[in-house]
Amino acid sequence: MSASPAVPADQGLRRVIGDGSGVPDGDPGVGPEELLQLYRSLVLLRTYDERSVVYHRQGRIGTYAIFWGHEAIQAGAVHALEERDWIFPSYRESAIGLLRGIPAATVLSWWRGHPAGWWNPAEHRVASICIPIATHVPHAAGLAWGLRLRGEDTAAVVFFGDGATSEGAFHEGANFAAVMRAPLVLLCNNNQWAISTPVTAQTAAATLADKAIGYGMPAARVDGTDVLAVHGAVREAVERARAGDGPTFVEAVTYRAAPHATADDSSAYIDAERVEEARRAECLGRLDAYLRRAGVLTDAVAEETRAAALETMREGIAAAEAEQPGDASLLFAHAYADPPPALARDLDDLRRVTGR
Ligand SMILES: Cc1ncc(C[n+]2csc(CCOP(=O)(O)OP(=O)(O)O)c2C)c(N)n1
Ligand SMILES: [Mg+2]
Repeated sequence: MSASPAVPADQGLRRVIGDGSGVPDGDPGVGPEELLQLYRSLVLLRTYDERSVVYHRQGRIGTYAIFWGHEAIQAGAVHALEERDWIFPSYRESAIGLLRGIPAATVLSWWRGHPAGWWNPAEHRVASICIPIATHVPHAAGLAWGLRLRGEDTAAVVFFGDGATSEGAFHEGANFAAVMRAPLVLLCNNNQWAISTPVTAQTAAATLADKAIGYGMPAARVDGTDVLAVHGAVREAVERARAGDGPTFVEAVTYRAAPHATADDSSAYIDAERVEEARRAECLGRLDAYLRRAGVLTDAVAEETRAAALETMREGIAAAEAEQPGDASLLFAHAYADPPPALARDLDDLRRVTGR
Protein backbone atom coordinates (compact mmCIF):
# COMPACT_ATOMS: atom_id res chain seq x y z
CA MET A 1 0.00 0.00 0.00
CA SER A 2 1.48 3.35 -1.03
CA ALA A 3 1.41 6.16 1.51
CA SER A 4 1.78 8.92 -1.06
CA PRO A 5 -0.75 11.75 -0.76
CA ALA A 6 -3.93 11.72 -2.87
CA VAL A 7 -3.40 15.24 -4.07
CA PRO A 8 -0.15 16.69 -5.43
CA ALA A 9 2.21 18.09 -2.80
CA ASP A 10 2.60 21.41 -4.60
CA GLN A 11 -0.84 22.68 -3.64
CA GLY A 12 0.22 24.10 -0.30
CA LEU A 13 -2.12 21.88 1.68
CA ARG A 14 -1.73 21.43 5.39
CA ARG A 15 -0.38 17.94 6.18
CA VAL A 16 0.84 16.10 9.27
CA ILE A 17 1.25 12.53 8.02
CA GLY A 18 4.38 11.98 5.95
CA ASP A 19 5.07 9.21 3.46
CA GLY A 20 7.42 7.08 5.53
CA SER A 21 10.44 8.08 3.45
CA GLY A 22 11.19 11.56 2.00
CA VAL A 23 8.28 13.46 3.57
CA PRO A 24 8.61 13.44 7.39
CA ASP A 25 5.73 13.08 9.84
CA GLY A 26 4.72 16.26 11.65
CA ASP A 27 3.45 16.81 15.18
CA PRO A 28 0.10 14.99 15.56
CA GLY A 29 -1.08 17.47 18.18
CA VAL A 30 -2.64 14.64 20.25
CA GLY A 31 -1.40 11.79 22.43
CA PRO A 32 -1.30 8.03 21.73
CA GLU A 33 -4.72 7.28 23.27
CA GLU A 34 -6.46 9.90 21.13
CA LEU A 35 -4.57 8.65 18.06
CA LEU A 36 -6.03 5.20 18.68
CA GLN A 37 -9.50 6.66 19.14
CA LEU A 38 -9.16 8.39 15.77
CA TYR A 39 -8.06 5.09 14.28
CA ARG A 40 -11.09 3.27 15.74
CA SER A 41 -13.41 5.90 14.33
CA LEU A 42 -11.84 5.61 10.88
CA VAL A 43 -12.15 1.82 10.95
CA LEU A 44 -15.77 2.01 12.10
CA LEU A 45 -16.70 4.43 9.31
CA ARG A 46 -14.76 2.44 6.70
CA THR A 47 -16.43 -0.79 7.78
CA TYR A 48 -19.84 0.87 7.81
CA ASP A 49 -19.29 2.13 4.28
CA GLU A 50 -17.96 -1.11 2.82
CA ARG A 51 -20.68 -3.21 4.43
CA SER A 52 -23.35 -0.76 3.25
CA VAL A 53 -22.31 -1.22 -0.38
CA VAL A 54 -22.64 -5.00 0.12
CA TYR A 55 -26.03 -4.62 1.86
CA HIS A 56 -27.19 -2.47 -1.04
CA ARG A 57 -26.15 -5.13 -3.56
CA GLN A 58 -27.98 -7.72 -1.48
CA GLY A 59 -31.13 -5.57 -1.62
CA ARG A 60 -31.08 -4.91 2.12
CA ILE A 61 -30.72 -1.10 1.96
CA GLY A 62 -31.72 1.31 -0.81
CA THR A 63 -29.53 3.63 -2.88
CA TYR A 64 -26.53 4.55 -0.81
CA ALA A 65 -24.08 7.50 -0.98
CA ILE A 66 -20.59 5.97 -0.66
CA PHE A 67 -18.01 7.87 1.41
CA TRP A 68 -15.05 5.51 0.97
CA GLY A 69 -11.86 7.59 1.37
CA HIS A 70 -13.63 10.51 3.08
CA GLU A 71 -13.62 9.01 6.58
CA ALA A 72 -10.65 11.17 7.67
CA ILE A 73 -12.63 14.36 7.10
CA GLN A 74 -15.51 13.08 9.22
CA ALA A 75 -13.51 11.52 12.06
CA GLY A 76 -10.92 14.31 12.13
CA ALA A 77 -13.68 16.89 12.57
CA VAL A 78 -15.78 15.00 15.13
CA HIS A 79 -12.76 14.35 17.34
CA ALA A 80 -11.96 18.06 17.29
CA LEU A 81 -15.38 18.77 18.84
CA GLU A 82 -16.78 18.35 22.32
CA GLU A 83 -19.95 16.31 22.86
CA ARG A 84 -21.92 19.54 23.31
CA ASP A 85 -21.01 20.79 19.82
CA TRP A 86 -23.40 20.28 16.92
CA ILE A 87 -22.83 18.36 13.69
CA PHE A 88 -24.79 19.06 10.45
CA PRO A 89 -24.18 16.21 7.99
CA SER A 90 -25.00 15.93 4.31
CA TYR A 91 -25.88 12.55 2.77
CA ARG A 92 -22.11 12.01 2.34
CA GLU A 93 -21.71 11.90 6.14
CA SER A 94 -24.80 9.74 6.77
CA ALA A 95 -23.04 7.54 9.35
CA ILE A 96 -21.22 10.29 11.24
CA GLY A 97 -23.70 9.84 14.11
CA LEU A 98 -22.04 6.49 14.84
CA LEU A 99 -19.17 8.51 16.31
CA ARG A 100 -21.71 10.12 18.68
CA GLY A 101 -23.33 6.86 19.76
CA ILE A 102 -26.19 6.63 17.23
CA PRO A 103 -26.66 2.88 16.61
CA ALA A 104 -25.70 1.44 13.22
CA ALA A 105 -29.24 0.01 13.02
CA THR A 106 -30.67 3.54 13.08
CA VAL A 107 -28.54 4.76 10.18
CA LEU A 108 -29.13 1.55 8.22
CA SER A 109 -32.87 2.00 8.82
CA TRP A 110 -32.57 5.50 7.37
CA TRP A 111 -31.13 4.00 4.17
CA ARG A 112 -33.94 1.43 4.24
CA GLY A 113 -36.46 4.28 4.23
CA HIS A 114 -37.82 3.05 7.56
CA PRO A 115 -39.15 5.38 10.30
CA ALA A 116 -36.72 3.74 12.76
CA GLY A 117 -34.03 5.65 10.84
CA TRP A 118 -35.11 8.88 12.55
CA TRP A 119 -33.26 10.24 15.56
CA ASN A 120 -33.85 13.26 17.72
CA PRO A 121 -31.15 15.76 16.67
CA ALA A 122 -31.02 17.28 20.16
CA GLU A 123 -30.21 13.92 21.75
CA HIS A 124 -26.84 13.46 20.03
CA ARG A 125 -26.42 16.97 18.67
CA VAL A 126 -26.37 15.49 15.19
CA ALA A 127 -28.82 17.20 12.82
CA SER A 128 -30.85 15.23 10.27
CA ILE A 129 -29.01 14.02 7.18
CA CYS A 130 -29.46 16.71 4.53
CA ILE A 131 -30.02 15.73 0.90
CA PRO A 132 -30.95 19.07 -0.75
CA ILE A 133 -27.51 20.48 -1.46
CA ALA A 134 -26.32 23.22 0.94
CA THR A 135 -29.75 23.87 2.46
CA HIS A 136 -28.41 22.88 5.87
CA VAL A 137 -25.73 25.60 5.80
CA PRO A 138 -28.21 28.35 6.83
CA HIS A 139 -29.72 25.94 9.40
CA ALA A 140 -26.29 25.40 10.93
CA ALA A 141 -25.46 29.12 10.84
CA GLY A 142 -28.77 29.95 12.52
CA LEU A 143 -28.38 27.30 15.19
CA ALA A 144 -24.79 28.36 15.92
CA TRP A 145 -25.84 32.01 16.17
CA GLY A 146 -28.72 31.05 18.46
CA LEU A 147 -26.38 29.16 20.76
CA ARG A 148 -24.18 32.22 20.96
CA LEU A 149 -27.15 34.45 21.77
CA ARG A 150 -28.02 32.10 24.60
CA GLY A 151 -24.48 32.45 25.92
CA GLU A 152 -23.66 28.76 25.41
CA ASP A 153 -20.06 27.77 24.89
CA THR A 154 -20.98 25.58 21.92
CA ALA A 155 -19.85 25.41 18.30
CA ALA A 156 -21.25 23.70 15.21
CA VAL A 157 -19.71 22.15 12.14
CA VAL A 158 -21.51 21.83 8.82
CA PHE A 159 -20.35 19.36 6.15
CA PHE A 160 -20.91 19.98 2.44
CA GLY A 161 -19.25 19.31 -0.89
CA ASP A 162 -17.43 21.30 -3.55
CA GLY A 163 -20.63 21.48 -5.62
CA ALA A 164 -22.50 22.95 -2.65
CA THR A 165 -20.36 26.10 -2.79
CA SER A 166 -22.18 27.06 -6.02
CA GLU A 167 -25.56 27.06 -4.28
CA GLY A 168 -27.41 30.14 -3.05
CA ALA A 169 -28.01 28.49 0.32
CA PHE A 170 -24.25 28.16 0.86
CA HIS A 171 -23.82 31.87 0.16
CA GLU A 172 -26.64 32.87 2.50
CA GLY A 173 -25.41 30.63 5.29
CA ALA A 174 -21.75 31.64 4.99
CA ASN A 175 -22.56 35.34 4.78
CA PHE A 176 -24.97 35.20 7.70
CA ALA A 177 -22.53 33.24 9.86
CA ALA A 178 -19.73 35.73 9.20
CA VAL A 179 -21.85 38.85 9.80
CA MET A 180 -23.30 37.41 13.02
CA ARG A 181 -19.96 35.90 14.10
CA ALA A 182 -21.66 32.58 14.55
CA PRO A 183 -19.50 29.85 16.14
CA LEU A 184 -19.55 27.72 12.99
CA VAL A 185 -17.02 25.64 11.06
CA LEU A 186 -17.90 25.37 7.38
CA LEU A 187 -16.24 22.12 6.36
CA CYS A 188 -16.06 21.59 2.61
CA ASN A 189 -15.23 18.12 1.36
CA ASN A 190 -13.68 19.03 -1.98
CA ASN A 191 -13.73 15.58 -3.59
CA GLN A 192 -13.48 17.36 -6.94
CA TRP A 193 -16.78 16.04 -8.31
CA ALA A 194 -20.44 16.98 -8.00
CA ILE A 195 -21.85 13.76 -9.48
CA SER A 196 -20.40 14.10 -13.02
CA THR A 197 -19.47 17.81 -12.84
CA PRO A 198 -15.76 18.34 -12.12
CA VAL A 199 -14.78 21.16 -9.77
CA THR A 200 -13.07 22.92 -12.70
CA ALA A 201 -16.51 23.30 -14.34
CA GLN A 202 -18.05 24.29 -11.00
CA THR A 203 -16.13 27.48 -10.22
CA ALA A 204 -13.71 29.98 -11.71
CA ALA A 205 -12.11 30.51 -8.28
CA ALA A 206 -8.53 29.21 -7.98
CA THR A 207 -9.44 27.36 -4.77
CA LEU A 208 -12.68 26.90 -2.87
CA ALA A 209 -10.98 28.36 0.20
CA ASP A 210 -10.64 31.63 -1.74
CA LYS A 211 -14.39 32.05 -1.46
CA ALA A 212 -14.02 32.69 2.28
CA ILE A 213 -12.31 36.03 1.58
CA GLY A 214 -15.53 37.43 0.17
CA TYR A 215 -17.35 36.62 3.41
CA GLY A 216 -14.60 38.06 5.58
CA MET A 217 -13.76 34.79 7.27
CA PRO A 218 -10.45 32.94 7.46
CA ALA A 219 -9.89 29.70 5.59
CA ALA A 220 -7.63 26.67 5.85
CA ARG A 221 -6.81 24.20 3.07
CA VAL A 222 -5.91 20.74 4.26
CA ASP A 223 -5.18 17.35 2.79
CA GLY A 224 -8.50 15.59 3.33
CA THR A 225 -6.84 12.16 3.43
CA ASP A 226 -4.72 13.22 6.42
CA VAL A 227 -6.91 12.81 9.49
CA LEU A 228 -4.42 14.65 11.70
CA ALA A 229 -4.32 17.67 9.38
CA VAL A 230 -8.13 17.82 9.34
CA HIS A 231 -8.24 17.39 13.10
CA GLY A 232 -5.73 20.21 13.66
CA ALA A 233 -7.46 22.64 11.30
CA VAL A 234 -10.93 21.99 12.75
CA ARG A 235 -9.61 22.23 16.32
CA GLU A 236 -8.21 25.68 15.55
CA ALA A 237 -11.46 26.70 13.86
CA VAL A 238 -13.44 25.56 16.92
CA GLU A 239 -11.11 27.54 19.19
CA ARG A 240 -11.82 30.66 17.11
CA ALA A 241 -15.52 29.95 17.29
CA ARG A 242 -15.45 29.54 21.09
CA ALA A 243 -13.42 32.72 21.48
CA GLY A 244 -16.23 34.67 19.75
CA ASP A 245 -14.17 35.24 16.59
CA GLY A 246 -16.78 33.77 14.25
CA PRO A 247 -16.79 31.15 11.51
CA THR A 248 -13.94 29.52 9.60
CA PHE A 249 -14.03 27.83 6.21
CA VAL A 250 -12.03 24.60 6.01
CA GLU A 251 -11.45 23.11 2.58
CA ALA A 252 -10.47 19.44 2.86
CA VAL A 253 -9.05 18.45 -0.51
CA THR A 254 -9.48 14.84 -1.53
CA TYR A 255 -10.63 12.88 -4.56
CA ARG A 256 -13.81 10.89 -4.95
CA ALA A 257 -12.51 7.32 -5.10
CA ALA A 258 -15.93 5.69 -5.52
CA PRO A 259 -19.02 6.39 -7.63
CA HIS A 260 -21.22 9.28 -6.41
CA ALA A 261 -23.68 6.69 -5.05
CA THR A 262 -24.67 3.09 -5.70
CA ALA A 263 -26.97 4.35 -8.49
CA ASP A 264 -24.11 6.03 -10.38
CA ASP A 265 -21.82 4.58 -13.06
CA SER A 266 -18.84 6.90 -12.82
CA SER A 267 -16.86 5.00 -15.46
CA ALA A 268 -18.79 7.14 -17.98
CA TYR A 269 -17.02 10.33 -16.88
CA ILE A 270 -14.14 9.70 -14.46
CA ASP A 271 -10.52 8.86 -15.15
CA ALA A 272 -10.00 5.33 -13.82
CA GLU A 273 -6.27 5.87 -13.27
CA ARG A 274 -6.90 8.93 -11.12
CA VAL A 275 -9.39 6.93 -9.06
CA GLU A 276 -6.84 4.14 -8.59
CA GLU A 277 -4.28 6.71 -7.43
CA ALA A 278 -6.75 8.05 -4.86
CA ARG A 279 -7.57 4.52 -3.69
CA ARG A 280 -3.88 3.77 -3.13
CA ALA A 281 -3.46 6.98 -1.09
CA GLU A 282 -6.63 6.55 0.99
CA CYS A 283 -6.88 7.91 4.51
CA LEU A 284 -7.10 4.76 6.63
CA GLY A 285 -3.96 3.24 5.09
CA ARG A 286 -2.11 6.50 5.66
CA LEU A 287 -3.11 6.64 9.34
CA ASP A 288 -2.37 2.94 9.82
CA ALA A 289 1.15 3.36 8.39
CA TYR A 290 1.71 6.50 10.46
CA LEU A 291 0.63 4.80 13.71
CA ARG A 292 2.89 1.84 13.05
CA ARG A 293 5.84 4.19 12.41
CA ALA A 294 4.98 5.93 15.68
CA GLY A 295 4.82 2.57 17.49
CA VAL A 296 1.18 3.16 18.52
CA LEU A 297 -0.57 0.44 16.49
CA THR A 298 -0.01 -3.31 16.55
CA ASP A 299 -1.47 -6.09 14.40
CA ALA A 300 -3.49 -7.31 17.38
CA VAL A 301 -5.14 -3.91 17.97
CA ALA A 302 -5.81 -3.49 14.24
CA GLU A 303 -7.47 -6.91 13.99
CA GLU A 304 -9.51 -6.44 17.15
CA THR A 305 -10.70 -3.00 15.94
CA ARG A 306 -11.81 -4.33 12.57
CA ALA A 307 -13.53 -7.34 14.18
CA ALA A 308 -15.44 -5.06 16.57
CA ALA A 309 -16.57 -2.83 13.69
CA LEU A 310 -17.75 -5.84 11.67
CA GLU A 311 -19.71 -7.09 14.68
CA THR A 312 -21.32 -3.64 15.06
CA MET A 313 -22.45 -3.89 11.46
CA ARG A 314 -23.73 -7.46 11.75
CA GLU A 315 -25.78 -6.50 14.80
CA GLY A 316 -26.89 -3.27 13.10
CA ILE A 317 -28.28 -4.86 9.95
CA ALA A 318 -29.94 -7.65 11.95
CA ALA A 319 -31.67 -5.09 14.19
CA ALA A 320 -32.70 -2.95 11.21
CA GLU A 321 -34.17 -5.95 9.42
CA ALA A 322 -36.01 -7.06 12.55
CA GLU A 323 -38.07 -3.83 12.56
CA GLN A 324 -41.73 -4.27 11.68
CA PRO A 325 -42.63 -2.47 8.42
CA GLY A 326 -43.65 1.15 9.02
CA ASP A 327 -47.34 2.01 8.88
CA ALA A 328 -48.28 3.38 5.45
CA SER A 329 -50.05 6.37 7.04
CA LEU A 330 -46.65 7.73 8.09
CA LEU A 331 -46.12 8.80 4.50
CA PHE A 332 -48.63 11.60 5.00
CA ALA A 333 -48.90 11.88 8.78
CA HIS A 334 -46.64 14.88 9.27
CA ALA A 335 -47.22 16.63 5.93
CA TYR A 336 -50.52 18.49 6.60
CA ALA A 337 -52.42 19.81 9.62
CA ASP A 338 -55.62 19.29 7.55
CA PRO A 339 -54.90 16.57 4.99
CA PRO A 340 -56.74 17.03 1.67
CA PRO A 341 -59.35 14.28 1.13
CA ALA A 342 -57.43 12.93 -1.88
CA LEU A 343 -54.69 11.75 0.47
CA ALA A 344 -57.11 9.53 2.36
CA ARG A 345 -58.03 7.86 -0.93
CA ASP A 346 -54.32 7.52 -1.83
CA LEU A 347 -53.70 5.92 1.54
CA ASP A 348 -56.54 3.44 0.99
CA ASP A 349 -55.02 2.57 -2.40
CA LEU A 350 -51.61 2.12 -0.81
CA ARG A 351 -52.97 -0.18 1.89
CA ARG A 352 -54.80 -2.21 -0.75
CA VAL A 353 -51.64 -2.58 -2.90
CA THR A 354 -49.20 -3.27 -0.05
CA GLY A 355 -51.63 -5.26 2.09
CA ARG A 356 -50.84 -3.22 5.22
C1 LIG B 1 -30.70 21.55 -4.21
C2 LIG B 1 -30.25 20.30 -4.90
N1 LIG B 1 -29.97 20.33 -6.21
C3 LIG B 1 -29.56 19.21 -6.85
C4 LIG B 1 -29.45 18.03 -6.17
C5 LIG B 1 -28.99 16.77 -6.87
N2 LIG B 1 -27.65 16.40 -6.42
C6 LIG B 1 -27.46 15.41 -5.55
S1 LIG B 1 -25.85 15.20 -5.15
C7 LIG B 1 -25.37 16.46 -6.16
C8 LIG B 1 -23.90 16.84 -6.28
C9 LIG B 1 -23.35 17.48 -5.07
O1 LIG B 1 -21.96 17.57 -5.18
P1 LIG B 1 -21.06 18.07 -3.98
O2 LIG B 1 -21.68 19.25 -3.34
O3 LIG B 1 -19.69 18.21 -4.50
O4 LIG B 1 -21.14 16.87 -2.92
P2 LIG B 1 -20.63 15.37 -3.06
O5 LIG B 1 -21.79 14.57 -3.62
O6 LIG B 1 -19.44 15.34 -3.94
O7 LIG B 1 -20.33 14.94 -1.66
C10 LIG B 1 -26.48 17.02 -6.81
C11 LIG B 1 -26.41 18.13 -7.77
C12 LIG B 1 -29.77 18.03 -4.79
N3 LIG B 1 -29.66 16.94 -4.03
N4 LIG B 1 -30.16 19.17 -4.18
MG1 LIG C 1 -18.11 16.83 -4.45
